[in-house]
Amino acid sequence: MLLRIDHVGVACHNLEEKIEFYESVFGLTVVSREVNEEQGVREAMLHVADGDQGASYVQLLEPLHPDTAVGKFLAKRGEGVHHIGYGVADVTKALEEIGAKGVRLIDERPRHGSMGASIAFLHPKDVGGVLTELVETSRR
Ligand code: V0V
Ligand code: CO
Repeated sequence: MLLRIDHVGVACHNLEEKIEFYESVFGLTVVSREVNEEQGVREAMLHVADGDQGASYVQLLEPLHPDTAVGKFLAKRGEGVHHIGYGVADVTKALEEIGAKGVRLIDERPRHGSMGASIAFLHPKDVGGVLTELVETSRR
């Protein structure tokens, strides 16, 4: 069901500072910057590698307000890995199959994600403490 790691989401206080860090230390390149009001984030995707099943990225996340998913995470845990996004072929079908196995779905239906992807989150409490995102993308 999971095709690849699409991205690792990293929560940070200052997006521009973290972009500079990833560029200068790892030589990564920003391929997209977006504000996603629904998710409460300003985010950037930095390309890591291309594989048979598509590309993988680091997603840097800065909260738009303290009272957002990433804002609350930062207040509680500080900067660090926030979620893992796995590539799937069909996010609606994956949600159905995973939900049927008793895993709590944060999103019952897909939402708008970075670079035109359809995304949905699974509850970290049912995934061993890992906030898990499913990503259906047309990008390759
Ligand atoms: C919270 N918890 C986490 C967590 N965030 N555990 C692991 N990883 C995380 N990132 C734990 C937290 O420590 C609490 O456990 C418990 O879950 C409840 O957390 P809370 O602070 O009370 O917060 P809630 O319940 O209001 O919200 C938590 C959830 C929320 C996960 C439900 O953050 C959410 O809906 N996230 C999905 C949306 C999202 O994260 N969007 C931003 C990325 P204890 O302390 O009670 O044990 S947007 C994105 O990735 C995009 C656009 C993209 O990829 O394209
Ligand atoms: Co993400």
